[in-house]
Amino acid sequence: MKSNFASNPEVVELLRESAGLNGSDGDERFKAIIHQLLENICTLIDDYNITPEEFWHAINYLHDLGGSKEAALLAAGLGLEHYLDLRQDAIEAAENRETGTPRTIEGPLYVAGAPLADSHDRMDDGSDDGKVMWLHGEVKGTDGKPLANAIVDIWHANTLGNYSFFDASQSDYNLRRRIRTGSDGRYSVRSIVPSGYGCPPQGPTQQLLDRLGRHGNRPAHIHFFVSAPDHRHLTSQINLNGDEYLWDDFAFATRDGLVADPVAVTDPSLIASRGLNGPHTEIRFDFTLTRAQNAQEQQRIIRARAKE
Ligand code: MBD
Ligand code: FE
Repeated sequence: MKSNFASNPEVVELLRESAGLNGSDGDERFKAIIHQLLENICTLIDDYNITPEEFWHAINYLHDLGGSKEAALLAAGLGLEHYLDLRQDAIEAAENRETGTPRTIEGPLYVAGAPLADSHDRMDDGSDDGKVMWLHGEVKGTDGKPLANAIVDIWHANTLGNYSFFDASQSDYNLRRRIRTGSDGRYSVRSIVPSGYGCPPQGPTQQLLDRLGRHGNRPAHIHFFVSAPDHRHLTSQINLNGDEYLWDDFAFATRDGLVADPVAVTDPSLIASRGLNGPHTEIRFDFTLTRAQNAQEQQRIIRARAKE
């Protein structure tokens, strides 16, 4: 039964006091946010008649979530990270800003400081016998002209769906590289075709998803930060066509315009021109960056990241 205990005058005063609203110290906006959060929690307790046992279960869940460093994973799985993208898109549309390659979520597995190379590099350390992938494309402005000195920061999983650094069995920066474009705006990498990702089965994120009747899988995908002088930083990913989870991504990252087709290459002269010894998978993906309106837009969003 729904009660309305949270609107009882004693509770109203309690929440004002606990959010610091009765004092003049502290940050006004932060106090207002915490106050509304507390009101929402108290109303939720009323609306669902949440028991003390359930409340402490939830508190313990937060301990587990933080202890296993899965808060960012849960934010992705609950669609909140995608919500930020949808909201940013709407803000830009309302401002009639030019559009380029769509943004999509960063996810929790970026590591700063990957090796930087001009135009081309190999991303895999040779220890994973996955299919060879030749990933390449062009970085352009909205006028279609190539952008020189763009940095394409690429990261992806191995054939087990694991990312180096978070998976201690991989070498440092395996499957993580930054490529700087030349005057042709082009980047290319040799790597291995990644597999999809699944949430740690025993972790708190998957535990919560289980209770929602949801899976915790992502399609095979490749992450990118793309930046260039005077252009807006882009956080995006491509998701690989043909994957069973392509449009059933637990993190809601797949978007129109971000699906890439893996193509089988068998032409001997093309194989030889790439210095490869046999058939491989080619993925081509071009990026269009929009102009930055201020210096801040050229930077990625500030948030805690590994090695930063
Ligand atoms: C990933 O690889 C990922 O990209 C996201 C968004 C969440 C979990 C794992
Ligand atoms: Fe990922």
